[in-house]
Amino acid sequence: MNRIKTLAGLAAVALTVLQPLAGHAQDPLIQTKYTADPAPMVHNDTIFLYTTHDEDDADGFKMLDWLLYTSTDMVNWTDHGAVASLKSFKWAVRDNGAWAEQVIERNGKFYMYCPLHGNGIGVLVADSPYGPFTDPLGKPLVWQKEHWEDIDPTVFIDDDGQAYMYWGNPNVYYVKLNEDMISYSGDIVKVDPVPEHYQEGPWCYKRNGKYYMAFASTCCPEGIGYAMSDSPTGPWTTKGYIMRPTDRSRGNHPGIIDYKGKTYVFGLNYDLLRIETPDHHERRSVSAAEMHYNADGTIQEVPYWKDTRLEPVGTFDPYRRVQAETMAWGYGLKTAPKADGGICVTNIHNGETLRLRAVDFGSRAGTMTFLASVASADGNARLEVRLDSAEGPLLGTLDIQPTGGLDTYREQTCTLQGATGVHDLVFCFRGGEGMELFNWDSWELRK
Ligand code: FUB
Repeated sequence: MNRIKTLAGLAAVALTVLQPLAGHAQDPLIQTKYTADPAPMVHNDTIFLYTTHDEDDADGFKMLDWLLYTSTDMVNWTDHGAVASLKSFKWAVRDNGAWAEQVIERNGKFYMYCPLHGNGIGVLVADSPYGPFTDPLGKPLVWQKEHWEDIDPTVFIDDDGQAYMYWGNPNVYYVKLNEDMISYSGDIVKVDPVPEHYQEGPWCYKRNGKYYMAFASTCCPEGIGYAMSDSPTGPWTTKGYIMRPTDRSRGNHPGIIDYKGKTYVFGLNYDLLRIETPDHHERRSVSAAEMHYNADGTIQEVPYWKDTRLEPVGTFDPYRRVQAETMAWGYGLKTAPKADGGICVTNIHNGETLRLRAVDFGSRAGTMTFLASVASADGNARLEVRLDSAEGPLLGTLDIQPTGGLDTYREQTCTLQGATGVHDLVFCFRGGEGMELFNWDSWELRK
């Protein structure tokens, strides 16, 4: 049992306060793991959110792999587990240091640029954004010097097809990547001067003919600053903050995308850890907020994550097979690889909930069938299906039957009262106090 879980009871009061907030601020985006260094990428109609991963028992940085989450509405996120790790690089000499990555697509291939702290920047390639990612070089793409200099790569492709990789702390470097995206031409160039208040974590992109470099600024706490330029090679003019530093957090690290007509800035905070303890550990969590530009291309300041409200940019279709590890809020739950592949929701205990936002039940009233693929050692658990909140209307209850163990999945069904319109859907878990109730793979509604 992990530390988050053992302290969950103690945090009950905090949870009572946070649960209602979760439907609004949704800070952080992911609650089942500690995630950091968001690198969002839009591919087709989906956001692929790659993150680093702070281990549950991390004190300082303890980071072994890179995670992937996807969403089509910005509020419900599906966990795809680790898509790469330090083990993806045979040349990695350390057993820690899977730091801030970024993935970019070119010509149907997906390139993941990964700093191995103190060991250079490597690149992995995949035919799909879900991976598998493999190392085509067998050596670092860039490796200048100890210790912080070669971290936090960001890659962007200009309209003329030239790709650039920028990185570094406390300096910013860049190189021109070749079209193969796994080699570069020319020298590594040091950006001079470095944007004011620059710390690390550059995120470069182009919009309306202007070049942007967002970055973790000031320390510590870190905010998110940004600079603009008329050229990808600078000079860069510091413009100010996207998010001001605040004592409510410590580190930060930007990722910016346009999606469904809106712009979002992603970053990180310690708000999940704060539910557990006021003590500092490097156990961070990714958040996001809508961001707006002024007419001249400058960026309006975004308030601290908790003070923003993330609205869904789409509704969620429940009439299909849904992976249970898709959620807007699931504090206290964990996700883990299943023995036969895929991911499941684990560590389900009495009183916990899993929420999806903006679920579209359609306009036709009438009963529905709820199907859930679950694994349970001894049954003795119930899954209540409710609307809007843990106290909201009860659509029905699935009495979980034993399946032969927590690795043996069986489909179980119950009838639900019909629901219409768009609501939050809240699954409430009931069963023996302190017991691990069941593992959950997927579910589906049928009319
Ligand atoms: O997450 C490890 C390091 O902390 C990142 O590479 C930096 O940007 C900072 O977030």
